[in-house]
Amino acid sequence: MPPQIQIQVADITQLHVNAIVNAANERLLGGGGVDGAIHRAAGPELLKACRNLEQVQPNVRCPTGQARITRGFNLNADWIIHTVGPVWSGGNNSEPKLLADCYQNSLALAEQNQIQSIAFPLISTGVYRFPKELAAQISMTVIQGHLARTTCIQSVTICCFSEEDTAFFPSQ
Ligand code: AR6
Repeated sequence: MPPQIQIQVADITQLHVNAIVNAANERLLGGGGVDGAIHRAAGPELLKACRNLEQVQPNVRCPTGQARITRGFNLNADWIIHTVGPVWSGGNNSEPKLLADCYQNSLALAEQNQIQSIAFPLISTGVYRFPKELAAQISMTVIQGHLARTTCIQSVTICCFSEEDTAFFPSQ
């Protein structure tokens, strides 16, 4: 049996997992929403670590759909995997594919770093306005596909920020 996906209601900054995923923007220097909460909880060393990541274009440290990793600093989590979800603009600009890439690339980076437990927020579903039902389907499909062939990851949590958001996932 592959590992199961846990659906949990929590503030992701408080979770005891090897890695949490951040829904960041391409600059990777913090922002609002879950990104702001993670920077506040991890402390100022996180911003320094992000500044040290290579800019692949001016002001772009992580293009949309890709992922980067830093330490977790003051968090319970050892690692933060920063990914950049697409801004929803109707669905015809590769938004579903780019969101799937976020999950896939974050899981690949987790494997490369021998991470055994990882928690995701609902990437792109806040300020970036991605419809939650479709986002939930994409996240489950990619994570389940990955868990069927994982060598390292033993636990994946989808961290909902409100009870209502759990309705978009199959009940456990
Ligand atoms: N724990 C878990 N989930 C959270 C938390 C938290 N502490 N806080 C918010 N959420 P958003 P995006 C949920 O807007 O849509 C930032 O400014 C929230 O309810 O944080 O990918 C970045 O810098 C929602 O379901 O991220 C980017 O500029 C989900 O996290 C931009 O926002 C994502 O909401 C990224 O937008």
